[in-house]
Amino acid sequence: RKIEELSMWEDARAMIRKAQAEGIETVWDRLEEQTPHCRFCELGTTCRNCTMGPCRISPKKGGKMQRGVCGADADVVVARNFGRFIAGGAAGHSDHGRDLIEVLAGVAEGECPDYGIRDKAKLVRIAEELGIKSEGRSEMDIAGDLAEVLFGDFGSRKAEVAFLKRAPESRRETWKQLGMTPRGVDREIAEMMHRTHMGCDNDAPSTLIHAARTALADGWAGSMIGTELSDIIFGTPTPSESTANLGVLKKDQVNILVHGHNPVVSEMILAAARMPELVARAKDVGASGINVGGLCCTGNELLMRQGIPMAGNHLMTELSIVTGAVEAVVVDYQCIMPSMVQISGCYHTRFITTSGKARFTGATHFDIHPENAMEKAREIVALAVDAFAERDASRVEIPHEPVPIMTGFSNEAILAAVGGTPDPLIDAMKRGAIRGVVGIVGCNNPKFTQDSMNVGLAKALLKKDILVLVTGCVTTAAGKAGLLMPEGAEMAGPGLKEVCGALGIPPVLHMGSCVDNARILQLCALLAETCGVDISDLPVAASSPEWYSEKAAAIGLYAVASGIETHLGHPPNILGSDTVTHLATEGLEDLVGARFIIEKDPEEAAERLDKRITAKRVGLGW
Ligand code: BF8
Repeated sequence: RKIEELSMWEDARAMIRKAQAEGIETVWDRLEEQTPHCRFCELGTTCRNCTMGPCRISPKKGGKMQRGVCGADADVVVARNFGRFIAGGAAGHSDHGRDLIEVLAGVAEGECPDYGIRDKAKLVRIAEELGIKSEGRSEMDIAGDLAEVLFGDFGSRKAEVAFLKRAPESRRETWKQLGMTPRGVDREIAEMMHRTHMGCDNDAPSTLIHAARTALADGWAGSMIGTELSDIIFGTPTPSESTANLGVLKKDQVNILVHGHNPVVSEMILAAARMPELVARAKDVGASGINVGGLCCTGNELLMRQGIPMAGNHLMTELSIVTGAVEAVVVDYQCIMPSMVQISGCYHTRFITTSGKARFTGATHFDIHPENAMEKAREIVALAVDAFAERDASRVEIPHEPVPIMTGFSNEAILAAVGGTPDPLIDAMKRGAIRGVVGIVGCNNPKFTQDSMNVGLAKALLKKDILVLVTGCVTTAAGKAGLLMPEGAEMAGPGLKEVCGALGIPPVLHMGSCVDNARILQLCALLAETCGVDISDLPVAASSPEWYSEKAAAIGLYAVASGIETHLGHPPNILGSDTVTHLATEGLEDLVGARFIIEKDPEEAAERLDKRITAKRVGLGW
């Protein structure tokens, strides 16, 4: 493919050219080597769950290989594979959430001196919401109790996870009727592994219902806990301004990029980088300071709360190193390409891992625990500073000027912006100034021209007076396209433009990282409750145009199971089963009031989402 087909951005294209000139392999080169992919795997009809196989089910109906050695047909194999895919995604988000409970418990017990409670009001509010008394009690006692209650969400004791009470009664009833009510995060994930062992759940719809339950445990527990506790520990985001694209790297400074997901690590790196003694050390080696930039979701976490600049999203991660201007990439877990170790090795860049759960051969490892976080963060920043002396100026190329972006739209911030209650937002929706709301979330995937779908869909929806919410890797895409600034409202339809102008907000609101999609769930639940309807009655939808990960699939499934129609730019590996494909794209509508739309053209996707929104508006009499 031509470079123009790999990414829509000039900063990416410049770095792809540089990588090619320097003989550095990137994700696009490896995709080409891997193409064409195994057709059976694409269809989801390969099974490696036991050693009587591995098996493949032929797509040719009526011929040979219609069943695996155990007798499983295409429906069973596809459902089992998809179920495990969802379990992987739910595990990723939820284990991240659990890490935050451990920090909160450590803070309460006085064992994590580097962390604290930055949003005390939210601690009390959430504790009260979950039935924990706060009056006359110390913050640490309340925090300890909150941690205990939330640890309970991971086990198997309860009938349902704690935050499920946020969902409208009618939705909870639907889940109950379908056997979809998530009980405990670990329980649903373990049960998914059990069900998909040979000889268990051999009925595709049954496996898919449990996949939805597992995804709901992610959305309404694992991810929601991650979001709420991050706010309590590190502060609830409020609107602020920052910048985005590779131009945020500074020629004369020590550049440290934080990559991964959990703010437990990146917050400490940022705090260490701001310490006077380390800034002085940077000056000693000839730099004018220390610049911390963000990649992917941990970048989003720090962008939302601390306003750090965003260097890029998923497909910019390798390319950021190719600038030759990065002293260290500090990672925790998830979405970190192992190739970054090799690319770092082509420069002076230190690739530093921090989690025992995510070790990379060839990386420098600092085991960060809540108890030693700041001490280790200081050592890491010192290492990065010292690497500056090895930077080869002749190989440095920082493309493009950074663009301004606005961030920090937590639900608390959105409600504050519209006067404290959801009513003004609902009024704007009723009168059609905002015709609907779509959350565009998720990733980059080298199979798409980077960000072309993410940006194309956002722009098409804005024109239809549909407010767009973004998280995860779509954030940087929207930011680079100028959609995260109030001036971006010029690209919106007249109604949305008027609302944005009156409030001074962008037409695309940045709500955080991927676990923060839980904020969107909560907002939908709040709007539904206020209107006295179910989530599936609202003129809202979701989309993950360029998704790639198990986590993104889990998000899509919990959105649909929560009643939010969800568009995907390409299908998961389920097309080998008519039953599973039909259930995902049609049948779920009858069960949960929403379904998946698969569409690769952004304009067409916008049309289809708009159709749903229009129908819901009619249904509500708006
Ligand atoms: O959790 S959007 S590429 S970084 S999976 Fe990964 Fe996708 Fe980016 Fe964050 Ni989410």
